[in-house]
Amino acid sequence: MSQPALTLYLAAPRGFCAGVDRAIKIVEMALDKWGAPVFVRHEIVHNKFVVDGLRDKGAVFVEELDECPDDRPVIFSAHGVPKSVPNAAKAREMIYVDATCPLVSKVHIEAQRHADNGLQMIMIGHAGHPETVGTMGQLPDGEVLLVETVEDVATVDVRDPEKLAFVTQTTLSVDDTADIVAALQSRFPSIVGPHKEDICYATTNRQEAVKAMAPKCDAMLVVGAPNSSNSKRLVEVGARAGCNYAQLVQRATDIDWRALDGITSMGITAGASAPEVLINEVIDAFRDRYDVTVEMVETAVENVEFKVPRVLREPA
Ligand code: 10D
Ligand code: SF4
Repeated sequence: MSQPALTLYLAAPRGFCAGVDRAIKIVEMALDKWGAPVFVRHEIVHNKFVVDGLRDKGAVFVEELDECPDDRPVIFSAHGVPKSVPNAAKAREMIYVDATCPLVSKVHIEAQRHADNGLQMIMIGHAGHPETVGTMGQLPDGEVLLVETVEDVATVDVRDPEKLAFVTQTTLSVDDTADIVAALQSRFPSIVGPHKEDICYATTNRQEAVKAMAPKCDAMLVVGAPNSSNSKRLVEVGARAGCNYAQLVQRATDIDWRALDGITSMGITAGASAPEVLINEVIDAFRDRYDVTVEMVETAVENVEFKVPRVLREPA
């Protein structure tokens, strides 16, 4: 029996960004250098497949530094950590490697610089997300005010409306953040923003590709984890850009085939922490059921690469 025809649009860029690539390499190189176990504070990136693979090689994932012994190396996840974490590791004379993405570290430095210039910081981000906790934790407790929505802007209680600056999480919705920034600028006209956007190139590019792809698709899947902020934003962007069915899937087994009944076009993308092997697994699942024609929707070409820290480039 012949299979139904399906045009499968593939967003580009999709999947791994330079910060994720670097963070995973850091864990692998640390295992090569120091042997197992190497401890990792928080999921190195928000992907179960990646974490399980590294665990199989000898990485031990914990949520807090207290759970690590003094005499084994520890790696901090790509999302960044509050200043108290490396300080505690130093006090315990631990070997630690910081896998914070350089683009997150850039935001940390920015927050510190504004505070040094006497400005009170506002962070646009999601409460409790490790990146938000890490960025807010660059300054003493209570110094950074969190704003999650346009509505929050109306109630945020600042020290001096003339002495304010803002930073953002790197993985937010570009459009929602523009609205929040506009509300901040309207209430606090002298608020200082980042030199260049804090939302990173990878987040921006993946959202742009989804915007171009979504209107062509009867349905769209984003390969990514439920705790991955940037992946969840891609689902929202897809739905808003006109795709009636946009869903997050971790793997091919998560696909709800009944919901896809009758489609003739499908869009696929992946969050910055989703490996290409899982994207291929999802594409193969469609090939098993449909006569698939793949079309790329490419809106940018990426060539960003970040070096791993020197300690891992030096011989043991
Ligand atoms: O939740 P998220 O989007 O911040 O993190 P994920 O690990 O899914 O992707 C990589 C992004 C990082 C490390 C934050 F910049
Ligand atoms: Fe870095 Fe952006 Fe990737 Fe986050 S999503 S790890 S900020 S490149």
